[in-house]
Amino acid sequence: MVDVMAEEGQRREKKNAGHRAADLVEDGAILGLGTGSTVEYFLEKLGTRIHDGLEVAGVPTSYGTQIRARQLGIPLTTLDDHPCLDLAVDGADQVDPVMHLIKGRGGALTREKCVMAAADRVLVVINSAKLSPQLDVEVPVEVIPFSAVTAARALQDLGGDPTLRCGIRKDGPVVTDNGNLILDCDFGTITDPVTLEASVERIPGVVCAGLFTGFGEKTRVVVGEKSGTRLLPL
Ligand code: A5P
Repeated sequence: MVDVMAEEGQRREKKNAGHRAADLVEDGAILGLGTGSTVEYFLEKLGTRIHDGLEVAGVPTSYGTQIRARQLGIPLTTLDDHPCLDLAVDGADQVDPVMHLIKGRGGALTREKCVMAAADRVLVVINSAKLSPQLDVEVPVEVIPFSAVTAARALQDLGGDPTLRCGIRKDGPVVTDNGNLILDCDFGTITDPVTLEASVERIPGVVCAGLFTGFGEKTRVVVGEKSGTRLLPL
């Protein structure tokens, strides 16, 4: 049964995190614009600040974010025009104490990883339940359709249990903004995320693993709470 109170609490935390991140954006910044419901709150507040005079431009990580940013009057650019970004703001599905992330529930993981790699600094916006002592939620893996079956076998060989992601309002598999498929892979508790990310991304046909272990040093996490936010590391 859906716990309405819990859902409302989670929404409030996401809103607090997204709005705080928008408050931290500096005038003139070239931004990476992540994807997801927490980023949606970030975009909303960023749009208000732009309306009030803030000058920024952003590289969207998905068609969804591109459409929403346009609706909100957020100027857009591309990685071709701005290969170095000042700040990427994005959500996550889980965050461990050293800022390793699992990302990709919204299917935008590949562009999200490209944008994070291009950014000087990263702000991850999450609700408090996503902080975890270890990573243990499913890892999305984007694969080219040609290799989906062989990549699934290789993920099993790495100890994973992959499932082809299928649509809710569409029959058949979800197709990403890049024309690929997603295997959601359960690895149980991940003891060595760095090695696992590298091993998954070595599988032929894998485009991107939803494990993000390389950005910890430039990452700060905005944790939304019921009545405010916390910035990590402190
Ligand atoms: C998009 O592909 C994802 O990486 C999201 O950023 C992540 O799933 C967090 O989404 P929510 O903010 O909607 O929970």
